[in-house]
Amino acid sequence: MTKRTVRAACPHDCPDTCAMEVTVEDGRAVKIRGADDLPFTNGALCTKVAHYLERVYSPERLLYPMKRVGRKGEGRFERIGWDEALDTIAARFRTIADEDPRAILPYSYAGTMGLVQGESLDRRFFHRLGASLLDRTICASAGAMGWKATVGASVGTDPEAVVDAKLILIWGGNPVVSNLHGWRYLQEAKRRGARLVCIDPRRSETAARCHEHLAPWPGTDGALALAMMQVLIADDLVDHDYLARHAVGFEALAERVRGCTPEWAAPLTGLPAETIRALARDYGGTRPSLIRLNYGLNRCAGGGMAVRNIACLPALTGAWRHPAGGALLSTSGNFPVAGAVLERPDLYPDTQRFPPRTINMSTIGEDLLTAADPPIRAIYVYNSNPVAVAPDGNRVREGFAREDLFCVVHELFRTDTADYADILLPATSQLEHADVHKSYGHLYALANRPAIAPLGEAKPNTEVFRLLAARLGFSEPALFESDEAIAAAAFDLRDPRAYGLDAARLAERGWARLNLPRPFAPFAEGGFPTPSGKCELHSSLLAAAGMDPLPAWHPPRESPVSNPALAARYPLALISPPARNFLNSSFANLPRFLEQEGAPTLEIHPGDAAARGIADGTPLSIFNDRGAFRARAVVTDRVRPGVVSAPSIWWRKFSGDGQNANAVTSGALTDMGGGAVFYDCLVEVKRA
Ligand SMILES: Nc1nc2c(c(=O)[nH]1)N[C@H]1C(S)=C(S)[C@@H](COP(=O)(O)OP(=O)(O)OC[C@H]3O[C@@H](n4cnc5c(=O)[nH]c(N)nc54)[C@H](O)[C@@H]3O)O[C@H]1N2
Ligand SMILES: Nc1nc2c(c(=O)[nH]1)N[C@H]1C(S)=C(S)[C@@H](COP(=O)(O)OP(=O)(O)OC[C@H]3O[C@@H](n4cnc5c(=O)[nH]c(N)nc54)[C@H](O)[C@@H]3O)O[C@H]1N2
Ligand SMILES: [Mo]
Repeated sequence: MTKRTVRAACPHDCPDTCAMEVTVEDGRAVKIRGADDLPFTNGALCTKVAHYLERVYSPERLLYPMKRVGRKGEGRFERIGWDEALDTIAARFRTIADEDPRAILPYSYAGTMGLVQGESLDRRFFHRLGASLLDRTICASAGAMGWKATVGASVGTDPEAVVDAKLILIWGGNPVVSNLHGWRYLQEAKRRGARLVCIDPRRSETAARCHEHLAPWPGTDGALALAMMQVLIADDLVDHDYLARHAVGFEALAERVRGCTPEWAAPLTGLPAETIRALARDYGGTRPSLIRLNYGLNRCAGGGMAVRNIACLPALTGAWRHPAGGALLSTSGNFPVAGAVLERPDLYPDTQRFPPRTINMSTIGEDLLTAADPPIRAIYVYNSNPVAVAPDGNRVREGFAREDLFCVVHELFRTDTADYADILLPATSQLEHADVHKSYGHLYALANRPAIAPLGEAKPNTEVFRLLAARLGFSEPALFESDEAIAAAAFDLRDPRAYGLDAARLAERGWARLNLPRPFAPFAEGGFPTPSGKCELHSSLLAAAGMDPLPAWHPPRESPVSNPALAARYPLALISPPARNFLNSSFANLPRFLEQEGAPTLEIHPGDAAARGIADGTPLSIFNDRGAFRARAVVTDRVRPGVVSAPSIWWRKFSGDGQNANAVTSGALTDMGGGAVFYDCLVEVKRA
């Protein structure tokens, strides 16, 4: 018997990016555990990935290429060989590309976060083909832009340094569920005496463990932050020295927020003015103070500006001075990823004849149905499950149901999207391919070594693009590079932060911390990566884009305050945050996790339930003009009156009615970054 241990990295879309150890016996993975030596992972995996081998060896894994034999969406397929699959795709792509390659659209998101399997050869191949470009907006683009406009890049407080904070605002995130390893450090701060305040319309698993919970109406965080600024300035709780040296636009900001009193924000947010004032004074009077934001608050029409407003707060109080203070949305901007080397946008062939065309992934239903010049004739889906996860789901399904659309899906499982494929290709899991990872929740880079051979005839994303490139007669060497070569070039090793990230060292040890000081207080002495080098309370980026350069109030599109006529018909605000046992729609097809989640549920406040004759367990229909889905009522004061919450993301085919929360979510976009507005969604609820 041969037995060995392989270093791996968790590929999933989660801030924690864990280091893993896989035990392999006679070519079969028999055990997986969190690595002890990477401090952030600390020997533990989450409830999902601890059972990763059930995913890898699931009897539901796709093991062979298949072609569709039933109607679109029916999910009837017949096994074919790789040659037939690749020849079919290449022939269709060639025919379409001869007329206009932009009629071909790649569609991917974060099924794997690996730089090799997620954003390298795929991009090179579609660039070379001249396909439409995809704007990957579905998760974080609004918040990322609001943050960038203020702070300059996705850089913030070192998540390991937070243990010394004395006040922590957990804002729009539920780390107990979606950032478990980060939560360990927040808990340690609590043990050392920090006060934790959670700002979330729902009393989440995290809110329940904090000292205080504030439940604003969804999409109103921007107003709350403006009112906090008003109090900080009116009460002179600002750090004038820090502002003078390291910020621009303080005078204009002070003028802008003069009228944004807690009394102004109270009816917008649904929070008492005194609560807002007390929060601001507490924040202005405690050092060090930390704000841990997450993307939950950027999924509303004003999501970009909300993040921007919050990002101004630590500059006002000078909280950035201390390593444990400041704010953190994402750490990803610390990693010197060699984007142009990985993606090779220069391979795009003919910008004269076919000026690049960009499609926003958050409007994919509308795009498939109405895009012109040219219409989308082929879509290639990998690392994503749009038929379950994209907003305005009925339009999405209608788009994928087009009989004239040539659809390729590369997947590990027969997802809701796979059911619409003409050609369905089997993908490898993380244990079967090589990769290299950055993180958006800590400061370590990780390597992933293949632990086992591909199951069945499964192939990694990269391998399929190499094979397709050859069939299309492309000859650029960049289209045929090995995974190991791509991994070795993933980070820009000339950047001082990349010291220690060379591929050999990474592979040997499995991980390396970025070459950043410890303690790491990124903006203690200013040095913001903005055009001015300062924290931009007045944003040059937004000014250049013709947008309001100052913090402002961008209300939700769908709320009783902003749209009373709509609210008269659909009075309840629906949010659909991550279910604990699912990872977006990943894991949501495997027996263990389906059993733990039970069935689709809708949390509703006792008052709202009583008014509709709803009891615990009542089967419900949740509906608006866009569609309807069913769920069982959970009557609970975890949600505030007027708000309902549907833990997500269920596969349509396992939800009981062929629908999920995205049947009702809106295809509108955020104020910045073209993001999706999943949590900006009015509905009504009745007994089914
Ligand atoms: N178990 C698990 N972990 C995950 C995921 C998963 O699906 N399951 N998803 C991963 C992904 S893709 C991401 S992007 C990350 C981060 O994912 P996030 O979307 O940040 O998810 P959460 O951290 O769960 O935070 C969402 C929280 O925001 C709250 N919320 C909703 N609307 C508002 C609002 O308007 N204002 C405020 N203040 N709060 C609001 C919700 O009630 C919820 O508790 O998590 C990742 N981790
Ligand atoms: N209603 C509602 N909708 C939401 C959200 C919400 O909170 N509420 N959250 C949104 C957010 S934050 C996000 S990030 C998106 C997530 O959207 P997606 O990134 O689409 O995430 P998943 O649903 O996990 O789908 C990823 C798919 O990739 C596949 N995959 C994994 N590894 C590989 C690989 O190596 N190769 C190939 N070819 N495939 C692979 C997996 O099997 C899985 O089916 O959903 C969004 N949708
Ligand atoms: Mo996400």
